[in-house]
This record gives sequence, structure tokens and C-alpha cells, in this order.
Amino acid sequence: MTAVVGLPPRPAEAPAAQELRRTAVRTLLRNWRGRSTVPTASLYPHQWSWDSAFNALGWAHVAPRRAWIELSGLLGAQWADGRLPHIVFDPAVAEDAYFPGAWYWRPMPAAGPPPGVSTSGIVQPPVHAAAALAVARRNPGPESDAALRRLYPRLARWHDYLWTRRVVSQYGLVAIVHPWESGLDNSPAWDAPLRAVPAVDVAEVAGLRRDLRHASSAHRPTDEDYARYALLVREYRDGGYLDRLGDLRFCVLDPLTNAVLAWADGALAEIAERVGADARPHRDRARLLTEGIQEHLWSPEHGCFAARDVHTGVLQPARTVGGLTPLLLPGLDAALRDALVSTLTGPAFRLGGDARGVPSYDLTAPDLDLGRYWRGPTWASTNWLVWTGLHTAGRLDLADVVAADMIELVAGAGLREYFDPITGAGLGGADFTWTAALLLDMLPGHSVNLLSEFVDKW
Ligand code: 9WN
Repeated sequence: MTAVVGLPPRPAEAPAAQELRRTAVRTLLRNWRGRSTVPTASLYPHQWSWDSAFNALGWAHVAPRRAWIELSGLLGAQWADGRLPHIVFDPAVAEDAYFPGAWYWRPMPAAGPPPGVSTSGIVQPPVHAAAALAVARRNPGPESDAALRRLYPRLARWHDYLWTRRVVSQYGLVAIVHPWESGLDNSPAWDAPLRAVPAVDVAEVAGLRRDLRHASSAHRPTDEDYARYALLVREYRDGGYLDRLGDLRFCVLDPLTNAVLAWADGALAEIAERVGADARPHRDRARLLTEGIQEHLWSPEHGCFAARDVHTGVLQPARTVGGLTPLLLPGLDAALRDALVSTLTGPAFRLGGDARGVPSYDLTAPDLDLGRYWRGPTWASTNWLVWTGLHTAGRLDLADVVAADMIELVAGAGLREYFDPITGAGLGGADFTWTAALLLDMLPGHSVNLLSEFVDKW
């Protein structure tokens, strides 16, 4: 090996940060299942779609080959119609370990998953192209080049699915058809559209739930909402997963899904250039979506973007972290970007004030619930999106606050699924993979040598 002369030695990392890094790597290793990483062993024992994209960002720091295996495995479960399912079930896990398990999503249509692969039928936010590009940028070389060449056609078909089957032409935006598709499953942004879904078979569905065996009922959705989630699954399934948007009870334009798609279309354009494909259609889509988001989802009264119910046309009055994620868009109007930053640092989210990280919901809202799933707590996934968006917006000062807060939360409570933004208490599942992965991405510096001590484990 040639010695590199003239570079100053890397400054030694503080022992506390080193310990956090070690803990994060241990969690990734513990949750690795050979071809993917489970979000957390007991509560979520399968592969989740947007989790896998975030997990790949963590693996990119530790063992890039695993990042590619994780993304390739997920894209390998792509349906014939192009959709990327939100769960890929692990056949080695007991059928009743998670609800709704593989059996609940069947029968699968002819345009469903590849033979022998068991999946759900809904989707999650399309972070994947952006994650693939980030993994390649962090690990330049032939392995990443080959992975991008292999994955590009699948990523492009995934975006095509959203752009054809899910687009609501009146708005030029894509719709989600289940709250779980947003990734912010229990957000107050879905309360009104979800109220239109009857809560039937509440006791029966409550009996099937498995989440309450692993997390407190005070931190999870109610039985009534679970009954609504289950009915939406059954109706979509019984309609052959056909995306007849007008007939589906839940049909919402989510700012996070649309912002992530526009951002990922930008990433797909760069991947296309790298693999010698045409980047223009992806760039055009990114621009069109950015325009649609600004035109149809901006809520001046809330100083952030909001969800619009396609059936009623109503813009939902909830200020949520999802409404801040258009910070990711390089083409965002400067006045709207400044307004988002004011909202982020103002009383609703209090970044840099007494809140830790960016809470999932407005801290001034009367129905704020600091402990309950997506109705107040701080999550690593959405904080990472805002952190990335603040870099795009040129607000590195605030991006550093987000990273420092996440580090502080994890140092105090461990690698939990979510955190109380005021007390810092850890909530939901423990040893959470995306918390570990995104912490590795947000920790300043990059201490490769430290990670080498784990090398024999992969
Ligand atoms: C339903 C795995 C997933 C995340 C979601 C989060 C939660 C599932 C559940 O866990 O959702 O998909 O059973 O509650 O809300 O964002 O991808 O970590």
C-alpha cells in the first residue's frame, strides 16, 4: 500500500462518540438476517421497504456490500406491476409473529411478487433511489457502479408505478391509499380521512394484533384505528390491488411521499447519467412534482406543507414533520423554504429550543401526545430527512442541531424506535436498526479504523 503523505492525522474521536458508534454497529450486526436487516427483532421481524433504504445508509459506513444486498433483496421482491411492497416477509419467521402477516395480504394478483416471494401489497415512501446514490457516492468504485447498473431499471420501474398508477391528474401528485404507506402511520394528518373508514370487527382485529406484546398500548395506535387499517387492507386486497383510486376509501396526497419522490427522481436522474441512460424524464418529473407540491400542498396558515384528502379536497389542518420534508427539494421556492425554517425553529417544533430533534407533530396542538407513535415523538427517519433537507437549504447550522439532538437522545435512552422530544425518554421498540444506521450517518467524522474491529463478523 502506498503511504499517503501530507494528510494530517484524523483527529481522535471522543470516547463517548466511539462508544455510540460501536453500539450502533452492534445493533446493525445483531439485526442482520443474511439478506436484509429487520427493523427490530420482536416488533417488526421482517424486511420493511423504507427501513431498508435507511438501513443501507448505515451499512454504507460499515460494510457497503451489505447495503447493496439489502437494496437488491428489496428490489428483488418488486411486483410485476412495478410496485415495491412495504414488507417482504421472512418465511423463517412464524406466520403469527406480526399482524397483518403474509396470509392477510393474500391472494396476490397475477401482477404481484415474483414466485416464492411473500409480500404485503401496499408501498412506503420511495427513499430507495436516493439511498442507492448515497451508498455509491460514499463507496466509489466498480462494485457500486455495477450495483447501480443492476438496480437502475428496477428503481425506474418503481417510480413509473407511482407515476402511472398513483398519480391524481387533477393535482399532478401521487396518492397514498393506506396510512401505513406514509411511513408516519398514526399521524394526526390522517385522522379526518381515516374517520371516513368504519371501525368494524374491532375485537377480532384487536385479538390479532401482535404489536402490544412488544410495546406499550399508550405508545401505539388504538384498537379502533387498527380495525380501520385492517379493513383498508382487506378492501384493497379484495379489489386485486388495482389502484382504482376513486373507489378506495383512503386516498390522500401526502407531502412527505411526494417530496421524497421528487427528491428521489433527482437522484434517479444522476444514477441514469452514471449508467448511460436518459436522465431527462427523471429531471422533468422532479420539477413537475416540486411545482405540484408548492401549488397544492402549501398551507400558508400553518407555515408548512400539509396533506390533502383527494375525496373531500380538504387540506388537513395538522402541522407534522412530513410537512417540513419538502426542504429536501433543491427547486423549492426561497420564500417557502424560509417559511419552513421559521416553522421548524418556531413554537410548533422548537428546533434549537427545549425540544430534542424534530418532533413528529406540532408541540402546540391540543391533541399532541408526546408518547404515542407519530403523534408527537421524535424519530430518527424523519429527523434524517429534515437534516438532509437543511443541508440542501444551506442551513448547516440547523442541520448540526438536528444531528447533535439525535446523538444526545441516543446517548441518553439507547437506540430506541422513537423518543419523547421533551423528556428524552426512549419509546417503542429497542435496538432499532434505522436509529443505528442513521446515527452512523449523522455522527460527525467517519472512523473506519474503529469499525474494523467488527470485520470478522461479516
Ligand atoms: C407498519 C418498520 C415500520 C416503519 C413505519 C412505522 C412502523 C408498521 C407497524 O414500523 O409501521 O408498516 O406495524 O406499525 O410506522 O414507518 O417502516 O420500522
